[in-house]
Amino acid sequence: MTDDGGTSGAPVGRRVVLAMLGLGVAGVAAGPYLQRGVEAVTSKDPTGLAGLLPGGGGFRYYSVVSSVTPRTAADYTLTVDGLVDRPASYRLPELQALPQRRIVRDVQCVTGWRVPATPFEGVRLADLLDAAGVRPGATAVRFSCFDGAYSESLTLDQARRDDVLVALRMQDAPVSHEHGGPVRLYVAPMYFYKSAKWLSGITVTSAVEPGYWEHLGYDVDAWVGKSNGRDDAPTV
Ligand SMILES: Nc1nc2c(c(=O)[nH]1)N[C@H]1C(S)=C(S)[C@@H](COP(=O)(O)O)O[C@H]1N2
Ligand SMILES: [Mo]
Repeated sequence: MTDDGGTSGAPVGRRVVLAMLGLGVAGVAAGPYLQRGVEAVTSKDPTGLAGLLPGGGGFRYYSVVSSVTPRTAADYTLTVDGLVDRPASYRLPELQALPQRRIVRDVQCVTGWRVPATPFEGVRLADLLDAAGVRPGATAVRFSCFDGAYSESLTLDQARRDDVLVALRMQDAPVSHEHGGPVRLYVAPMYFYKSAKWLSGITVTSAVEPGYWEHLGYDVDAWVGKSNGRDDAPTV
């Protein structure tokens, strides 16, 4: 009997795995609500089989909306505005032409999953803020997303850290649409919910404005290991 995936002979375990792989593929194609569902399955999955689902090495694909229209280099723009002297907008090649920084840390979602040693690469947010010329009185930065729903924010001090990137690459490849490409935020020292996907706007403001999940109870200062009451600091 060959293991050909036919109607007879395949062990039950294999059929279960194949069924779950099918679910995972559907989840990637159909969007986040299903992936949320997959994550719920994972946490209740005593066999660990759910860990075999496609998801890019342990990542879960999250979105608070059911679908996001992809943007490419042809139609992507990042605006920098608010309390700045020189509002700007960048096309993808312009971002790619700026100095890039690569950071490799663990990714930690506040719901418990962690992906070790994940490379991100992009422009320091600090460089974009310097280029725009932050005005006196500004204390914070708000991020908006072309999914039309998600938002995040950082204090200006947090935003100027060396480990906060406007990321163009993730896992040594361009940030995929599912992971929030072509450009997402990457806030290395904080829970991954701070790393806004599908980044479209950076607005310098006079006060921190709590983001999407923060309205629902997550900490605004989302330091891994210090906030939300759990998790060790990620290994560097
Ligand atoms: N625009 C947007 N950004 C987002 C989210 C989202 O739903 N929408 N989810 C956040 C959360 S809770 C996590 S854990 C990560 C997930 O990133 P991934 O889908 O690349 O794994 O994105 C963060 N950024
Ligand atoms: Mo998350």
